Amino acid sequence: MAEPDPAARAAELRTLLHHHAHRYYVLDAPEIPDAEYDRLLTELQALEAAFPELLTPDSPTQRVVGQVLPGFAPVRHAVPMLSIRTETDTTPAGAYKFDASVRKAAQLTGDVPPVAYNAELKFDGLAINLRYVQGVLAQAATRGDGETGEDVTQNIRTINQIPLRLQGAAPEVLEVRGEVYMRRDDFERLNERQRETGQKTYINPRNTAAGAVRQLDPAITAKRPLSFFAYGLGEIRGWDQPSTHSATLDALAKLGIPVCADRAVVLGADGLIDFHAAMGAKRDALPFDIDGVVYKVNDVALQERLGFLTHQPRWAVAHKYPAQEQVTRLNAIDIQVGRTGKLTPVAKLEPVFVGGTTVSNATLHNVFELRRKGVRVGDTVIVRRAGDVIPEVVGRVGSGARAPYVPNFRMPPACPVCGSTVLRERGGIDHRCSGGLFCAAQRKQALLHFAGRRAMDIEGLGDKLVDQLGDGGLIRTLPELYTLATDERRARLSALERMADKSAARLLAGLEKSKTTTLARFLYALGIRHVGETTAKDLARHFGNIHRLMAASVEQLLEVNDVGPVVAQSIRTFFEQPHNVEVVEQLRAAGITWPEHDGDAPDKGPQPLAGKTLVLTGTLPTLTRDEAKALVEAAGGKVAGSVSKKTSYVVAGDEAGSKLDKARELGVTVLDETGLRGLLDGGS
Ligand code: D41
Repeated sequence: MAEPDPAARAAELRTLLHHHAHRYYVLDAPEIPDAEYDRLLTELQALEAAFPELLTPDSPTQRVVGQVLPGFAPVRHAVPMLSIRTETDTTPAGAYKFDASVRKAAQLTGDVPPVAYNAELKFDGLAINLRYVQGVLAQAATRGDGETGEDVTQNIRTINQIPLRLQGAAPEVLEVRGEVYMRRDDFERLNERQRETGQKTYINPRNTAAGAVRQLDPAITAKRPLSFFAYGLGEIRGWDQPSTHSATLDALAKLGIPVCADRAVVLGADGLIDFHAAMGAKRDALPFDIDGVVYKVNDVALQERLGFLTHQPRWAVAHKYPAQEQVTRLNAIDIQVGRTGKLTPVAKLEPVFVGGTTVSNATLHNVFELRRKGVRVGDTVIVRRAGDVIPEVVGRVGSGARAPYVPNFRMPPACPVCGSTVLRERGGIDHRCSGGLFCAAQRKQALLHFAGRRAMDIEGLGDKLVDQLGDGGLIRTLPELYTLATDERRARLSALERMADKSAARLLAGLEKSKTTTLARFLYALGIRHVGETTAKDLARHFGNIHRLMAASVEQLLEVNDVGPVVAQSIRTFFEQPHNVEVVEQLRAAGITWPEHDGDAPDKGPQPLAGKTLVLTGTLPTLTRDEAKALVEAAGGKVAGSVSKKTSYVVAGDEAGSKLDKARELGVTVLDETGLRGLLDGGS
């Protein structure tokens, strides 16, 4: 192929960049990942450097990013908000380079001790300046071009984590700089809600947070769950800044400002590298996205000695991690069948390295979302993988050329696994296979669910074994699991080539042990739609034995605590299927037992928490989550997963997150572990 004409390529890049900048900054609807935009911009900058005659006044490279939008009043920053140099070399070399440049600039050569750095996380959100005057939040502004930002005070005031008044002594002026971001769980919940109501889903927490802060209507911002972490200072008057950055962050935390606990003072390049590696390993487990770590010279006096380049301090650098979004080709769309029969369109991708692993499958959620995103086989798409969230296709790249006609994706009328009819509830979003346990896909998932820790807790029955048992034709129904122990099957089980004798023995022991269980676990294990652990416990408590439950009418089911029409109908439908009744009988015949009673109000001991709903969040000093839950339930209370007006108490431990904020927002009583123990002992 001939070298492309530089002038033509520059013009093309300018057009592309203008288009994407508008999508990003004005419409809040980017079509390409940020990294892709940066690549295009870098390419144009390189072209303009090589051929200065190609530089035009309207080139996107000449624009200061983050222009003030009409609608927000401009705010001139008292102290400019600098940017931070980014080290894109994600290997340890990036840290060595930074340390070497600091030592050189400070003339620390030869036999001097290593430099002390504060290493912190690089939150992926929107930079904000909070101005506190006499301890009161007076103004909040975006960074803008660093000199002038936008006044977003009203919006920032809706963020519960940001104190409207500082705790303790109030300095005359204290500007706190930090990042507004959205937690991953909050983002997932928001998107789940959008999906359920058939609305447009958001691309990633960062864009959603940035978009929310720049909403012209604060009421909309208030509905978005935003969080904040401080990382620096702006103007200060009448406040003695501590002599190190780490102590400054501690001091901000004491004033009631959220500061992230994942930070450390480390020595020299080796310390930086260790921190980079440790946080890289922890990245997926963090409740929020980070795109790197930040190293800062800890000593403020040394920072001042090092000073600034034009817009960036010489004493700080951002050291990146692999991007969590990438572009790749959509090769095909498969259908996956889940435990409840839900059909999920799954993107088969050209393998791509994203968020630290190679991804070749990603969820497209459902057919409506797929259509809204307009993705088709052959498109170049954006994949996102963050934390332990399943990788997903968030959209397609560009609006440009594509095959003139590609038939739209359709859900198949028959289950691709078992051939049963595929149904969709009227007005519903999900397509489902109607095959139930006749469907091999649902069977495998059902087996895994049945064996799960919170269900029958069968040790030794994991993913691989279920696949082997299923594919080997050894197991077709749940009860057949237990006949594995009979002589003939036992022989076949050991004969399974890939299965070592040891794992066969472990499975058989696990099966035996699982036979003594509780009615609640058994009900949950059956995998009845809408019957989660809590409902299973309510049902077990209410009916006491399985026969009364199986015979219960919808009306009788509705008498159970928290069982509504959808759940009641689902239970009724389940037990109306003769094969489900048969499964229950066969499992009992296989020897599964549990204590039974005659329904509600058996001797349960004192029930000080009867009728109360509690939410647990964070880590308690002595109780695990499961232990706390068991104690609450034994006292007649319920444990819910999210805070609402109906919540009686929130029990908060260390690192409690958005649930605690929500409790405060709704005025729900918050207790610590001691408070919980008081309640359990009958106090109120
Ligand atoms: O977490 C971050 N995104 C972060 C951003 C951080 N942890 N530290 C930062 N430090 C600075 C300096 C060194 C200039 C005080 C920053 C940023 N700046 C920054 N973020 C966006 C523009 C500048």
